[in-house]
Amino acid sequence: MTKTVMLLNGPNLNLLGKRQPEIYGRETLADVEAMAKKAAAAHGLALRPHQSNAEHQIIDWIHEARETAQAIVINPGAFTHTSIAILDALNAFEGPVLEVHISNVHKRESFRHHSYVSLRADGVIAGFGVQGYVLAIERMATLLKRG
Ligand code: CA2
Repeated sequence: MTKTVMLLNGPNLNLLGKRQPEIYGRETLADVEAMAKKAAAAHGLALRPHQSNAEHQIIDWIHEARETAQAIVINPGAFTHTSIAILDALNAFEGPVLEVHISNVHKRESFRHHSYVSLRADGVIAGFGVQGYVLAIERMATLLKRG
């Protein structure tokens, strides 16, 4: 059976490539999703991408992943630093979870240094630009082969 990775992007990441290219790069969200799909396909994985600006929608997709996906790659955007509810949803998901940040959050404001999601994530990538999504998919392929 083909394993599915759910790719979740949180608030404002729909603006990728449209504003602040000095922080987030020039690629659009559609470009990122296409890159991640290609990386997944190269490892025989399916990728199901979603983006929302709403916390409840992200939580609902994590619940859906419990039945329909084997792994989650998530950039929770600013919810990273605020959302115990997303942490709780991820704690109810059994497969591997990788957290991605396009920017190096540790080089930025101190409020970005803490991540609730990192309490659950099996790995964290930050500061690799949008290439971080591809690296996360590659790591996920390794984790899914092991499991
Ligand atoms: O570096 C990351 O990927 C972040 O998760 C991005 C979040 C930020 O709140 C986190 O601290 C770090 C913000 C996403 C905003 O995305 C935009 C993209 C283009 C233009 C404007 C915003």
